Amino acid sequence: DAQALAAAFDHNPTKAAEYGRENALAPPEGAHVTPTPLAGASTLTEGQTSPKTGTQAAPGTNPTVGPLDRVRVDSGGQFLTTNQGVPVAQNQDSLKAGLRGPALLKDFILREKITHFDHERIPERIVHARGSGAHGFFECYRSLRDITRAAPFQEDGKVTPVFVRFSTVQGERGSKDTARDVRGFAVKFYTDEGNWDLVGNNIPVFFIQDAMKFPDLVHALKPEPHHQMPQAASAHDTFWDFVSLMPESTHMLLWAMSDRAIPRSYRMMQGFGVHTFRFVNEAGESRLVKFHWTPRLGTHSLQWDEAVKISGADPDFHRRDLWEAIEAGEFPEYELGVQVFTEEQANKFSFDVLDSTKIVPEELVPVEPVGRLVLNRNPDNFFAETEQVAFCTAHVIPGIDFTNDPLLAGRIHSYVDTQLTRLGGPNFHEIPINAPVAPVHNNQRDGFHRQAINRGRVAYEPNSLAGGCPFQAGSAGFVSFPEPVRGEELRGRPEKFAEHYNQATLFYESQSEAEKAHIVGAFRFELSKVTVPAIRERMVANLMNVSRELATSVAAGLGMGSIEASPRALARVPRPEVRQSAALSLLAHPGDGSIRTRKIALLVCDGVNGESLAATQQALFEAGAVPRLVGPRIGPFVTAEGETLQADASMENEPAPLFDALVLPDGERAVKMLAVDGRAAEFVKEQYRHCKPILAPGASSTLLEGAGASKMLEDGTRDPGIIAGVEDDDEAIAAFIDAMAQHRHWVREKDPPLV
Ligand code: HDE
Repeated sequence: DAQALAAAFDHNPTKAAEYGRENALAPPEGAHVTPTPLAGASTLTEGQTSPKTGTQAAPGTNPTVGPLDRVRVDSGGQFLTTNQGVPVAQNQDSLKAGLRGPALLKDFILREKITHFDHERIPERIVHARGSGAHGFFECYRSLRDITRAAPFQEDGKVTPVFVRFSTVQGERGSKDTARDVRGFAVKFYTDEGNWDLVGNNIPVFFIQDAMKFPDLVHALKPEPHHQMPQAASAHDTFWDFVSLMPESTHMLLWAMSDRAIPRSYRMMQGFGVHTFRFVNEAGESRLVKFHWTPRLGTHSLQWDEAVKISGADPDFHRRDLWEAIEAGEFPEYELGVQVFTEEQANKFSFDVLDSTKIVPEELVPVEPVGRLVLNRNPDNFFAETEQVAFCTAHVIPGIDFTNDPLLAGRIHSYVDTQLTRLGGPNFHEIPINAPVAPVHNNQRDGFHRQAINRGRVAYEPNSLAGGCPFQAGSAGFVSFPEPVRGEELRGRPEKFAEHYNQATLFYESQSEAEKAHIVGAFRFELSKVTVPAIRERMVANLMNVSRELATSVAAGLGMGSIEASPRALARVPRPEVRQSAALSLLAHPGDGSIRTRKIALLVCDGVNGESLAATQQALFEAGAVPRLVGPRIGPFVTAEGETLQADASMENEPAPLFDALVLPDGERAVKMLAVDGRAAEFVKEQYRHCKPILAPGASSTLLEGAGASKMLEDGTRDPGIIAGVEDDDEAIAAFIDAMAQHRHWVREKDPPLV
């Protein structure tokens, strides 16, 4: 045991290990203790339950529920008290000397209440201020022991609890969800060997290559400092001024101007670790790795006009969507994939894997699926969990290590540092949502808001008074990968970092026609908000190096003449290995083909054909979708058959952009009434314009015509997203569900729009 071991090394049992390379890598026997699990402290594996939770993760339950229970508060059936637990007799009036007399200073109840209120706010995150979180678990498909000793990957089917936070980057805490922006995808794994945070984004590359430029980037992106506008938008001078002067941003800009930046849902976007990380196995061998999350529901996006309108109709669109799906038991699920490769392979690539503005194309290294992430529980309290969760790229565990990506290096510093201000001191790791499931033992002490009550008089190492405890874990602990390092101190970048356009071109050329058109539209919109012509011109000149077609289309949309390509940093451009990569298009990830959780508006009013409505509603329910009856107002309506039905939404309180698809009502009288309601025409128009499926049974096709929504495409073929004039109800509904499974029907889209 520890005491006996300490006695055997009566001075300093760990000291010897500090000398010599060999000892540093593998401390000699006896210089460390292999931790023997305490009674009941088993690891969280498929066969074993967590000591903290006593439960196994399974959909619908959550392994982090247990440890947090000690701090959960439920006030049902309780007296109101002060923070000192004193019951409060009356909570309406302050204490006064006479009913019209002065309030008394000794009113400790009022003072405590107001003082606490005065300090309720903490600083928001400098970036990623707006976010939404959820609990869940990660399940490893099979053991990856041969390539990493990271705890979550040790056994087939191993389950690790997680907390995930999705976010936008540029807006403030109360800003809209559907801004054109990168989305954060941060995962905290509460592993047996400590917390591992994979703090990623929904875009696999970044704007800059070196952490030195991050404050500049963020200052340029955020609302301009003199008047604090615009909120949650990159469409302004300072952002485009900066990125147009930083050609390394170009690849990321292509992604940010694509539909990736306006996802339909957090549940329908990918996530990426961005940097190249390391896997390290038990034998100390390392391979390089890139992390990918891919949603089970497929990758789907909004249309820009739709995103703009949603931000007015429901600024909480993504937050609500995530919350409601989890409450409904429709647990969001993502598959984790890894690209694993060696340094030797990486050295041959035409780009540098330490450059975060580059991807590793899947054609060079395929993505292997290794596990799934399931989000199965909403937080109980937004502030305590989602706001106080502190992610950090420095939170790695044995088996995961860094590479020399210079962007990553800055992040390893930044995330802990920022919490010191945001969460008010060095003990934020003790806040329940941040506390690891693995036990914490060290000699760090005190500081603001310390929770742990460390026992004994020893808070130093080496010691003999505590038997040398806590011991170094030696090779059982985190051992940094001993990458040989040699070089001169200098400020600079490797040669390959200077190639800025090849992968931007690869991205553009890998998009579908509709996606390309959206990229052109986004550049046009953003640059049209730039007031300084020289900035616009510089940006288009950079785009000339990506694609002439893209650049000239953007220029045309801005009323600009021809532009020369900007000079390249490299005289000889390396030949890219891959010129097209299917995986880069959103269409590559259609999901499981179901319409689960899609929101569908069923327009209703008096005189609606109840039978057809009920059949449609039933079929949509059965397909797992969310049909809502939307009326001219909420409340009861009488069907053509004389039955009463209840509309739970109105065209005013839930306008068209909030729905994925539309069902128009059959029934002569209903159609007549809606035909003279401008809101119904607008509803149809917007659904049509946003390329959504529309089911128009029986008489309702006149509503389509009234809104200028044609069943036919310009080339004379039928619009596959409009189901109208189909006699057989079942056939029509089946066709509608099919059309919805394809999400949006971009073939309908025209620029400028037809309606
Ligand atoms: Fe972050 N980033 N970042 N970032 N980042 C923060 O940490 C930073 C970068 C990302 O839901 C901050 O706790 C630097 C890349 C996410 O709480 C801060 C650099 C990627 C989140 C910070 C980067 C990210 C953050 C602000 C360049 C994708 C939200 C509050 C060197 C791989 C996490 C906080 C959450 C948050 C610094 C670049 C993702 C200031 C210095 C690249 C998802 O520490």
